[in-house]
Amino acid sequence: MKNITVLCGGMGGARFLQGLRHGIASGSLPAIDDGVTITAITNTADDLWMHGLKICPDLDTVMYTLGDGIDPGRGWGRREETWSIKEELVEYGVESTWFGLGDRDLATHLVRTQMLDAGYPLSEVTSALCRRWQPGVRLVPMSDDRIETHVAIADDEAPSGRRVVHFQEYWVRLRAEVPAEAVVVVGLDEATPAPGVIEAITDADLVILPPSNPVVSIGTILGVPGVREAVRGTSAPVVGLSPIVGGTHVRGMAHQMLTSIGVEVSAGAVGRHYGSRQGSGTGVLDGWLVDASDADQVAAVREAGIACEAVPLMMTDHDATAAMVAAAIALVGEGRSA
Ligand code: FO1
Repeated sequence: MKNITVLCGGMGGARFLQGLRHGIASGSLPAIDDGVTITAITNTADDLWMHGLKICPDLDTVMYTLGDGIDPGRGWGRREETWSIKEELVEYGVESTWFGLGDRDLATHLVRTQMLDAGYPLSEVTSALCRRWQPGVRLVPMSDDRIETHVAIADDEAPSGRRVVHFQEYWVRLRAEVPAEAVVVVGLDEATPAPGVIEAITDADLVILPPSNPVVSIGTILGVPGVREAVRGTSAPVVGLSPIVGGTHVRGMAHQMLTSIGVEVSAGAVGRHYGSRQGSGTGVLDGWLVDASDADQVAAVREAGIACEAVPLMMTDHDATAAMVAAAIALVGEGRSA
């Protein structure tokens, strides 16, 4: 297996990639060649402009995590961070003070914004930043176009009874504590996949959907025009791992996001939401792993035309994650399907 493509969001995707890389290095994934190319097609719909700077939380979380620059406690932003600029902005009363931009992290946003202003597409900016961080995977944004997830929430002062906030305000300022009445991904339908995205899917020997958010991370990647069709059409097996364990998300806000699109918050329901690649629908999966605690949902997933097994799915350490990868490969087989 020489080319593995992973569609991923931020923290869950980064942790999964760490385990995948560890499994290959430690020899516990013999089906994967040492010289394998891992392409991480990463969600950019969490991105936002703030203080005139382009911030890419999921790309940065993967880049910092795999480049060992991440703050291990928070799971986002830089280790050994300081907050002088944020404190100064608070003194000036400049919004948005609810979003934590550290001094080291701001350097990334300054370099990125400078390069974007010079006309470089986001994919080339990301490659340039990775020359410093050496993440050990090919980090590719899902699109070079501007795409932003916004969330509609109840607001009884608004004439419509609702207002829309940027995803980061919903997640960071509101802590996802109010129901998401609708999720709108601005710019998605007009976007095009970044260079290399379609090829990474069609030329893969294995495509993995890790336990990232199925709505606002993997859902948005699949929503970029052409991507879902490429996943449905690739000769590589496509396997997913449930982000829902025991009826709720492990971290993040998958529970709220799934509820907002009317999908039951269960491992089986998410697998069926992604759908089977068999037949003429829009499904993308050949196989789906659920956690051992959700073994009672395996039969229903199989009935939906998706191979399914129940295995431990908590990424408690890199070996546990590597074992999940081994189970995913065992489930859908190796290399190109007929
Ligand atoms: N998450 C928080 O909970 N609080 C923050 O203040 C915050 C700031 C932040 C800054 C840069 C960045 O790359 C990520 C940041 N995050 C923060 C995490 C971010 O909301 C998540 O990584 C994803 O966007 C959600 O999946």
